[in-house]
Amino acid sequence: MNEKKIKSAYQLAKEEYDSLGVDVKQVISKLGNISLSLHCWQGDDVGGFETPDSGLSGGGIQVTGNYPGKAGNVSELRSDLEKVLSLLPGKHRINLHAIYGEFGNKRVDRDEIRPDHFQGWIYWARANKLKLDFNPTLFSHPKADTGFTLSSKNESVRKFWIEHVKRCREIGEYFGLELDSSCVHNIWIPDGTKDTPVDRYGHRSLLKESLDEIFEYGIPEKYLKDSVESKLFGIGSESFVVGSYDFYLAYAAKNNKMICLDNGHFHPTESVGDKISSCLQFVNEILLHLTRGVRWDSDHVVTMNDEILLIAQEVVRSDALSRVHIGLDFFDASINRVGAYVVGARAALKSFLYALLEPKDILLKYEEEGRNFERLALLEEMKTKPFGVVWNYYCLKNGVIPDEGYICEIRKYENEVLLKRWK
Ligand code: RNT
Ligand code: ZN
Repeated sequence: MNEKKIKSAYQLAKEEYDSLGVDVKQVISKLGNISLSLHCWQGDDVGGFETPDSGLSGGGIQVTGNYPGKAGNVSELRSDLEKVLSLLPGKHRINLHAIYGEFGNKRVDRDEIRPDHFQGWIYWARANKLKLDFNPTLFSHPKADTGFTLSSKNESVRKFWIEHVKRCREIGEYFGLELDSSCVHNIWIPDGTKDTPVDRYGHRSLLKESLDEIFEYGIPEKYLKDSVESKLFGIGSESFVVGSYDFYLAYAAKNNKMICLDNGHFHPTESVGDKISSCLQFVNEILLHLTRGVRWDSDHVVTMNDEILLIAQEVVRSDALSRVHIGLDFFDASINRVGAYVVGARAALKSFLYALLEPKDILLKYEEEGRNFERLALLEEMKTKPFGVVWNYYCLKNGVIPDEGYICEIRKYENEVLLKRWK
């Protein structure tokens, strides 16, 4: 749709929402304040740059597909991320894993990484007006091969990983300081077993001990915010996951940490949307890992499905946008990776726009008066309101290609850049 058409359609859409008491201008300004934390690992299939041939291994997560064009080094990844960001309205953040440092040609082990290995990312972030988030990497490493890291009964292995996470928090603190924005530092560990263990208690108590030691070093919240991410099962940890939801929710609530809710990490009929208003009664802030679970996989590209919509609605309905950090977490190597990012990130933003356009006052009134048919009917009618027109207008306002126009743009990037990488 061209600019003129979008603008005139927008006027009509605005009137329609106005008549339901929705202030579209205010919605657009609220949407503009939402920053997604864009995970760097979709760009190279969670490989990282520790060695020229490093790749994802172990850790209970898996990337499938071999679509050409994957980023093979840090500058390719940055160029891909710049392309992605040029197709997203709004200002966003980049979420790095520890294996994405610039280590030169040396082998720098996980317990040796330092802030200067990430200095290049800080320069790049500054040049692109971006903020950075961070994650320790406790997988794709020989010391994670037994399936235990922070909860390992091998004391030297456990100490190794504690040292790694401590260093990662210092790197995150440095990001926060240098970029003037608190870095979200999220701990996810792959620990667990394929078959039924007999000592769940022992491993969970070791994990608690490790976390306590890691968090002993206090970092001001203006530089770093810690979160812990739970999981239900992974490949090779089908029967037991040390860092379960109960474990981490209790840990976060008790120790004033954030809980990270990855919507691929729960039973299929559980809904993360429903958890938000509970967690927020007991933890100050939440980190989301938006994803799409499909059967055994928890990491498909985000789409605007009911699950993501409910999450967005619950954040907005709880008036908690300032308490919820919105990270993305998916990796698909079977399609154009830049395209995967853009589809997933735009779907997440659209879901928040949809939620913001809800006629909250009328719905709440219906609900409190027990007029539940009216509530159901209006919620249903909202699905066919011209929300896509508001989205297009928002893109236009941000100088970003509206609707499906970005498909051609990504195809062009594929031909001009990505396919030339294929050796
Ligand atoms: C794995 C977790 C975790 C990872 C990243 C790469 O199941 O979701 O967040 O995806 O750390
Ligand atoms: Zn996750």
